[in-house]
Amino acid sequence: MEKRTILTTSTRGLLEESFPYRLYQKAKRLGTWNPADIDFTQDQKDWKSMTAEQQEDILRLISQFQAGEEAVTLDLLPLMMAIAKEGRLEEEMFLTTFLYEEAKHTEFFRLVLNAIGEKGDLSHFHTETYQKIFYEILPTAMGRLVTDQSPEAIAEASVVYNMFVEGVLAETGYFSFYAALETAGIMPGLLEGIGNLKKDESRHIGYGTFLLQRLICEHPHLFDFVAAKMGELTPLAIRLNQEGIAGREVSAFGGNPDDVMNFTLKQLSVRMEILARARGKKIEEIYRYTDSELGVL
Ligand code: MN3
Ligand code: FE
Repeated sequence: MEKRTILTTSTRGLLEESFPYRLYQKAKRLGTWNPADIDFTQDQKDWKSMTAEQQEDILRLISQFQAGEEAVTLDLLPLMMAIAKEGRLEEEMFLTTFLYEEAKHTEFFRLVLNAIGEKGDLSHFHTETYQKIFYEILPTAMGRLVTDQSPEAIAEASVVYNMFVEGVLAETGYFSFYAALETAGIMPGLLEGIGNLKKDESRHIGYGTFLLQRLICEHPHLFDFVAAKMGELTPLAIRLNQEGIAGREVSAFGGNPDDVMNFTLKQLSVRMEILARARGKKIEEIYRYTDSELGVL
């Protein structure tokens, strides 16, 4: 066992101006919404008035989110452990809010399903590509951290979890929810929750971006590694979209499926553009990032 170093009673104290500590403060203010307080009365009525195809499209999205939130809740812990082991106190303090929020997201989608009276097995919505990502790639990358806390392993975990699952797939999912429900003016409870989720996720993705930039700054060779990982994951995001569209030219809500695909492709390139900014930066500059520089809402 290494000798313990206590930070908060040392002259270092807490890095109150650092990005992760500021993110922690923001999470305490904004991450406190309660899924159980959301009123789904109108959603119940709207659900009954939707066509079978519309219900199917929304149910696919909800079931993929529900399982996704459950997966990220279950899989985050090894990252927290790796960060704690390195004594990165401010980052761990933020991560306590991160895990709590994922638990609330898991609760939220189950409340939506309960409200619309959906009690059946929804796993048929978990297509081959979906299963590859959420049943295999994500738990493997996160679980690896239990025994391997190398910078490469942490970078891989963060690429899969923060950049790909949160930064590309979840962001695309919000886009699809808004495109369907906001335009149709239905399911206000579901949309209220999605609005909260989106803000929570912006902090999670912001942290992941900070973490990867910090790692790239400390170990410059990791930039190519991260870019290659994103490249490997890209076809999966495209296939997942195609499976949802299932060859249709219009969605059940009249939207153009190409808009969703274009949104995904844009997210994939935006994530890498932001990470590329770490190259040539000093570590102090990365700790000084403002919320808006890392896309935190
Ligand atoms: Mn979430
Ligand atoms: Fe998240």
